[in-house]
Amino acid sequence: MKNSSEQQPLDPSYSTIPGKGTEPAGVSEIKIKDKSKERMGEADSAVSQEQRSTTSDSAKQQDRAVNKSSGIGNPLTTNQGVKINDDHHTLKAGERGPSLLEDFIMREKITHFDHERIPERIVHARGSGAHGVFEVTRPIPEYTKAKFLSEKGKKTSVFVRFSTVAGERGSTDVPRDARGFAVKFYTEEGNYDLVANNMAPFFIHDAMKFPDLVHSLKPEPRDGVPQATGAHDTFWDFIATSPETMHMILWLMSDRAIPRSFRMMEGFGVHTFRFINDEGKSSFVKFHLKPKLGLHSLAWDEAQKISGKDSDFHRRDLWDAIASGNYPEWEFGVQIVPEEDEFKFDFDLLDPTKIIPEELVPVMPVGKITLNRNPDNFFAETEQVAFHPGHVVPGIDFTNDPLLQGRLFSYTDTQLSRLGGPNFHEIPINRSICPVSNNQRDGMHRMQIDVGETAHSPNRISDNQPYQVPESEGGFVSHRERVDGHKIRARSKSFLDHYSHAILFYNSQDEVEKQHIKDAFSFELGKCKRESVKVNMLKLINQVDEKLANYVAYQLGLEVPEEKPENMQHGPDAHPEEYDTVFKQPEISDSPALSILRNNPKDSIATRKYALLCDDGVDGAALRKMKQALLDQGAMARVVASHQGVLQQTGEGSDITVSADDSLLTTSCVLFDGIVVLNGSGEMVDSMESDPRYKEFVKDTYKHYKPIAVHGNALAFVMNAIGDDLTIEEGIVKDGTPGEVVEAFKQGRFWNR
Ligand code: HDE
Repeated sequence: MKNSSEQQPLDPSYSTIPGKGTEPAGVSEIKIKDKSKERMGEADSAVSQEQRSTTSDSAKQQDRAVNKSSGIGNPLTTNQGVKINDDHHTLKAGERGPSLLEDFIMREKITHFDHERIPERIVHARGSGAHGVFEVTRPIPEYTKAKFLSEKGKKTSVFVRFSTVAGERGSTDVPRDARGFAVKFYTEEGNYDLVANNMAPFFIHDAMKFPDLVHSLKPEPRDGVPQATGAHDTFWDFIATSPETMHMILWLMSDRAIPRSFRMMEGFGVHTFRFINDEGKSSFVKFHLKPKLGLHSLAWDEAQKISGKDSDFHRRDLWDAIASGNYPEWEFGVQIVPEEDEFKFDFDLLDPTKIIPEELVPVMPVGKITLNRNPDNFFAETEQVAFHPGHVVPGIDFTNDPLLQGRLFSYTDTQLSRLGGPNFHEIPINRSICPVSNNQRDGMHRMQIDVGETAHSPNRISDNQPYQVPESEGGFVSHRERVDGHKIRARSKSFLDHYSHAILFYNSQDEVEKQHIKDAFSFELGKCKRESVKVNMLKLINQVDEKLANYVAYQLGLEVPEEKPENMQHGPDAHPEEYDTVFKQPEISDSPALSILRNNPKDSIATRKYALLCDDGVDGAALRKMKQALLDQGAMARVVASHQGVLQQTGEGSDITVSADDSLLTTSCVLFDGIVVLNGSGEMVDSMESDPRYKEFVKDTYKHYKPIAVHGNALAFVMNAIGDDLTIEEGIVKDGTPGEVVEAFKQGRFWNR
């Protein structure tokens, strides 16, 4: 090895990293075709509709190839294909003269530029996506006739978009927030979208309240602050007057709201859906995605600092992992409830603020999702992808969950303004891999050239084509659920228990996690200005746990009020008893599956990122050995020093160059999972001690509960930086062998410090 940085699997810069994940599939295929056919439409003939509808993990990749163009080897042209001689200078009347209106080249370029942005998503605006594949591990034809779930080993292309909810498109990746986890399955029977979140319950019962929830969460109307956070008056005012939100609020105050990586969080379909099998039998189903790397979170102080140091933290992490071949994986699982058991539980399956505890109905793994390809173009794919819970295939159907029912309206509606018209299904990332034909016509940006004489049905002119499909041949038929009732604006009484699942969630956390929830409430409410908002929240928190309420009250300098929370969830003519909260204890007292720390795997450091902290004078041989040990475990390791580039070294083998990948200016300890402080010359330690940035690097790593390995004469500096207490042991590895360091790093965080 000539240079330690040559071993580095990742380049921190955002440029393309050589690796399997970045292989621009399709570009090479396009290159060998006639160049004149590269433009969209003409290239279509190269990949026939039949070829595109093959169901394999590459089906969507073939489909996308039709639209790809790298521009490499092509002449520069206008959008009309006219070759351009100079696109650096506007056409002018003389070198110092006025610009000429006739300059169609300049006008076209600027006009296109003027319209490059589209409206951002009203929620989930900030997102990152990747392509991948779903593979069935346990077929479930007994529950669903959906073909993509029918055979062991069957593969289906997917596109996944992760997102935050509240922030605008350019906001930080790491606010305290729920995360979207939307999966588009390009199945042979059409697209199926699982538009999930990383939290299992939702805030509200009824879609009608979603605009209120989101208005309260977004920056306040007068001043447009704060960005990407609920830590302000309007949000907590809404929550305090809506007790149904308490279960979700507990999740939001937990560490699930600050995931370490998209790759380390769960996904939940939230609503209860239906599976329908070949005999037409329905079962209820909840969807789960469980990350192979386990669940991991950040510390709150760390998350806030990351927002400043690298607000693309999650986007970069996902990209780098895929680019370096560390493909993230999730187990796709289902909880099945037979239709006969609909009323077996103490809560209503249609209530989206409740979960089915895994201890009552275990999650059955049915497949796995692997993300193995970064998008070729952020706008074309991640920005233009349009998900919709109503994109289902035969075998999957809806329930009457009133939140889900409202979502079924909202998602198409929002795309009309976001993507500019009704033809967004033709955008390559949204296009299904099976043929689409119907009598829908025209509209903005129509790509398909509909040939033939008819666009109506029934018709004799075209022999009634396209034809309706019998259920037995795959035509979608809605589940024949019997429905009978009065027209009424009301809430089901079975939804009025607002606290039992919040209590279950809180009681299932370990002590460290409970402390984080206490601190999160204290932070969020501490940011509110109005005392009335905080007092109302204390009343609500008190319904979940008295000690929690007392702790938060103390932090806010308030008392927990005696009165019960307000109930404002009804119209003026409702009888209050129709909305009275029902107080219940949870059906089970403990659900370990709800805790992160009680499920934290401690068996690997693969894909985690470590800093090797040193400076000129470092023991080069020790550095190389440690770095190699970390790389051998699949981790990422970067040398951090006071400057980038070649470092002077001491010790054996100093003719082999050692370089710093990052300087203390270009990185921060919050971007790493742990650090190794290396042995070196006396001068090296002196220079580290005299530079406060080194001290802060070590101190914050310690403060954020992350492991620190320290060697040789750097020990005194490290112990001094973390508190001048040489007895501190928790997560500090002193003069450990590379093997011992790796073992300590496997622990992840040392939350008990
Ligand atoms: Fe969404 N939601 N939502 N939502 N949602 C959108 O659709 C909406 C809800 C979720 O990466 C929007 O295309 C309503 C629950 C994700 O593109 C919009 C209600 C869950 C994403 C919309 C909900 C979600 C969205 C904005 C209450 C978890 C991002 C842009 C009835 C299961 C998808 C868009 C992506 C996006 C409406 C509630 C998840 C406005 C009305 C519950 C992951 O249509």
